[in-house]
Amino acid sequence: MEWWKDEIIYQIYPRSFQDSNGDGIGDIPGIISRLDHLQELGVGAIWLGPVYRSPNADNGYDISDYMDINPEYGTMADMEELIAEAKARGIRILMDLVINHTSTDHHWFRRSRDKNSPYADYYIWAKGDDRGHLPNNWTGFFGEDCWEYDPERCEYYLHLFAKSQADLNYRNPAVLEEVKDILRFWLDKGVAGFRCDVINLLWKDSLDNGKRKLALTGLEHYCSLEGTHEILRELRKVLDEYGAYTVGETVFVTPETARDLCAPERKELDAVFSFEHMECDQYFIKWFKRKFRPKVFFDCLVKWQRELDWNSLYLENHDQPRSIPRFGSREHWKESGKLLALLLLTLRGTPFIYQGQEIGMLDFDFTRMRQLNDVESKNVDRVLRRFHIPRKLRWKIVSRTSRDNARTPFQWDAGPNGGFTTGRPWLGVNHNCAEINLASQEDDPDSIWSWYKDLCALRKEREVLRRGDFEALETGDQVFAYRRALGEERMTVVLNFSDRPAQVGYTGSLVRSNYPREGFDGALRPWEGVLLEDGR
Ligand code: ISL
Ligand code: CA
Repeated sequence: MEWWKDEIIYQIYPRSFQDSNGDGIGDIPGIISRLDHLQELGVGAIWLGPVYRSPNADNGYDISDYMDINPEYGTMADMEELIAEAKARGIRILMDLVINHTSTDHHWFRRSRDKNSPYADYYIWAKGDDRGHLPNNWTGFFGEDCWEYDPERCEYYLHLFAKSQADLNYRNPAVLEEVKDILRFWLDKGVAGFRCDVINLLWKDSLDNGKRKLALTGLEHYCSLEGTHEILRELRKVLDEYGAYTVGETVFVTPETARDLCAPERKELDAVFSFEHMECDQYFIKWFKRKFRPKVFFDCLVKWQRELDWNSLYLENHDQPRSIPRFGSREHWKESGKLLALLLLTLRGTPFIYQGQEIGMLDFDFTRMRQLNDVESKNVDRVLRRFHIPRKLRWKIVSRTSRDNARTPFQWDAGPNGGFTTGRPWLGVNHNCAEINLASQEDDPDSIWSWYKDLCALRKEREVLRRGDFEALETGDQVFAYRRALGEERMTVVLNFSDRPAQVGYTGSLVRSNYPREGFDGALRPWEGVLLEDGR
C-alpha cells in the first residue's frame, strides 16, 4: 500500500521531547501526552529515536538490550501504550534500528570477551602487531582511532563510533539471526517499520589498511559493500512478512549507490537518508565549514530528485544543526522558516520533520564546552586539543557543528524550561524559549507552526504535491523554482533564498505565499516562497 508515499513522518528525539516525571529527561509517557500535537500537525508516522536499554554513552545509539526499554524512558507497558495510542490517532511508529554496533554493556559483548563462549565471534576482534600497533590504520566517525584493547581477551575490538559502541561481526551468521529476532519482536508489537542506523556500514570486507585520508581512513573497506546488500535482502524477507517500511541512514552515498540500496526491485530498503545536501556547507567532513551557497544546495536537491524515483526528504535531524540559521536567515526567522517548510513539503518523496522544526527552533546558545553532552563533540574537542588548536578556535569549530545544536529540549511554552520539565533538564533549554515556543504560535494564524499545519494539510489534499513528477525550472544563486505535475495538474514552487528581493517570470494563480499578498506579480520579497497553480 506504500503509505509512506502519502504520509509525512515526524522524528522524535525522546530525551528532549517531553518529560513527564520531573527528572529532566524526556520519556515515553511524555510522548504519549503530546500525541495530540502530532495529530494536529497531520503526520502519519513517528520515527522514534532509540528507547532501548542503554548506558547512554551516545544517547541510546549504544544498546545493551534490544528487547527492553531504558528505564529512564519508561517501561515496556508504556511503549505498548504509545504504539496503541498513536495507532488510535492514525500514527504509525518506526523504531530506530541500531545494528552496526551494540553497547559494550550488552551481554553479547561481555561474553564475547571469552574466546570459548558462543558469543566469541559476535564482534570484530583482532590482534595488534608485535610492536603494540593497532590492527590497522582505520579512523572512526567520532574523530578518534577505532580500536580498543580488551585486557581480558588480549585483543582489540573495532568501534567505528564511540569506544563503548562495538561493531558487530556479520560474518557470523548467528548475528543476523539475532537481528531477525529483534525485528520480529518489535513488529509483533505493532511497529510499522524501522529507521536503520548507519545501515550501509554493516559488512566489512577485510581489516586491511585503508588509503590514508584526513578523516575516516578505511571507509572503502566497509561502506556500501555487496555483503551489506545481501544482509539487507535477508532482513527484507522478515520485514515483508509484516509489510514493514524501512529507511536507511546511509553515509557517503551517491545517487548510484543509493539506488542499489533502495530501488524497489532490489528488495532491500524502501528509502535512504542521503547526506549530500547536508554537505554543501562543508569540506568533506562537517568540522571544516564553508559558506552556504544556495545554488550548490539547489543543484544537489535537483540531482537527487531526478536520479531516484522516490526517496526521503529532510532538512533537520538530531545529528545536524538547525536549518534556519544554516540555510535560511536568523534576521528573517519567520519567513525563512516558512520558506524551508515550503521546500520540504513540496518536493517529491517522504518528508521528515524533526521535532522543533515546526516551530522554528534554533541552534543551542551555549557558551562553554562543559554545557555540551554530545560524545562526538567531546571527542572532537579532545582531538583538536591534541593538535594544540587554541581554545577559542576549538569552541568555534565544535559549537557550530555540535549535534547538541538540535538536541535541546522542545520549547512547548514560555514557562520554566519551556514546559519541557519541572525539574532540571538533562541538556540546557535554549534561552530564546520565551519567544520561540509552541504556545505562542498556536493561536497565531501567521506563525511557523500554523504554516506547517496548513502545508501538511495541503499536501494531503493535493495528490500532485505527493505523487506528481518533479521538474526543475531554475537553480540560481538566489532563486529555486520547480514544478510538480500529475495528469492535468501543475503546481509551481518559487523560492527566494536571499535577504534581497528577486524578480521572476513565473505566472499562475497564487495558492500560498509566506507573506500576505493577493495575486502574484513575479516580485519576490526577501525569503519569500510562493506556490502557484496553473493548467488545472
Ligand atoms: O553526525 C554525523 C554527521 O553529522 C555523523 O558522523 C553521524 O555520526 C553518522 O551520521 C551516524 O549517525 C548515526 O549513528 C551514530 C549516532 O551517534 C547518530 O546519532 C546516528 O544518527 C552511531 O550510532
Ligand atoms: Ca522523565
